[in-house]
Amino acid sequence: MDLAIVGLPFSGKTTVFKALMAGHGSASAAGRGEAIGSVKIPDERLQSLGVLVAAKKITPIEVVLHDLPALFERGAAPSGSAAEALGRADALIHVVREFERDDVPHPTGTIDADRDIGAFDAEMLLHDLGIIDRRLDKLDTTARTAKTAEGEAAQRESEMLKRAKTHLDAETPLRDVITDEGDIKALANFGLLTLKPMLILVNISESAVAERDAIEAEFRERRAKARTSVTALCARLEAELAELSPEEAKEFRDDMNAGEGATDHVLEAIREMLGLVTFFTAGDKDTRAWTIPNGATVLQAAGRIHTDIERGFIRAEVIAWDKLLELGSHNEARKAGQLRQEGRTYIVQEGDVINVLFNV
Ligand SMILES: Nc1nc2c(ncn2[C@@H]2O[C@H](COP(=O)(O)OP(=O)(O)O)[C@@H](O)[C@H]2O)c(=O)[nH]1
Ligand SMILES: [Mg+2]
Repeated sequence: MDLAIVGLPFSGKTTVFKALMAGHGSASAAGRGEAIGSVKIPDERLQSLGVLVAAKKITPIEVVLHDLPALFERGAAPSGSAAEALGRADALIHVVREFERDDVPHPTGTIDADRDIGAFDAEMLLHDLGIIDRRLDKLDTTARTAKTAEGEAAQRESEMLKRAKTHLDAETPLRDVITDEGDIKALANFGLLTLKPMLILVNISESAVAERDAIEAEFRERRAKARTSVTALCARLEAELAELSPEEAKEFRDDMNAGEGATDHVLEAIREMLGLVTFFTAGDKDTRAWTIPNGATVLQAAGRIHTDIERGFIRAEVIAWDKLLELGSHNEARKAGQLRQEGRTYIVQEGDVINVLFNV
């Protein structure tokens, strides 16, 4: 999973990157103002399962974050590795400035998060329109000059793109209107930014951390949609506290009424935004969290673990993670008749612990 951190200059993108990376990940510079880092998504369910089976190793889900240089400056299209990372990203984290700070000038002079979200959304819309127009031009030529089959395919693609263009012309981001999995797949390779799921991250002031939940709720009410999530964080505070010892950090948090787990909360929001289902394998060598698309079968889950396991699939033993914790072990669960035997078409549920029996 690749996520690109985007937003206006000085909204706090790099600070968010640092805050999320602290304690959870490792970063590397990718040059030209771009940084890449991989972050482990904390998951208490996974930790408890690891303890239960005395796992030697616990492997959480990881996502890759891209901190990109300023985009769309003076209307310029993204280029080079930033453009590539942006096009490939599975989702966007849109950082928006809500923090007050005199020594960091706002590009437009005042703090207005809603205006900024709109402004950056408009840039992304224009970017997508550019992609679609260029592609339509090409398809037009193909449709006129190619053989029938190819011409018909070009015609179909062209109709799909024209539908997308209608939405963009009406200033509607594609993520809000294109929700059919098939349509999303068909458009996936064009690198359309407004089609990607987006997490709006409201970057709040140090002085507002005590009201974090309320600010988040307020933005969520106005901004959250099916594929747009919302969260709030004081990025600078979190980035700075992450450099202190846990004791010192706790003292600061108490003083500021800051509460704990703000970055974990953002990482949770990322997981939600991706719309993925998490399942677990509880091995004593490695207890691990995995993700699959919502609605995927246990056979697909087996394929996530290993293609051999998918190929040799016999059946799967499945139990909900909390049921397993309650019963204490797979053996106890089996005795209690709670370890379900599922065939290949079973739809994996959030939090399932899965043991695939296979034969290769
Ligand atoms: N007070 C305050 N300053 C912040 C916060 N987040 C970022 N900044 C400051 O804003 C400036 C721009 O942040 P940066 O992360 O470099 O923004 P970018 O251009 O979006 O990458 C830096 O001086 C940060 O220290 C915040 O939550 N509170
Ligand atoms: Mg930056």
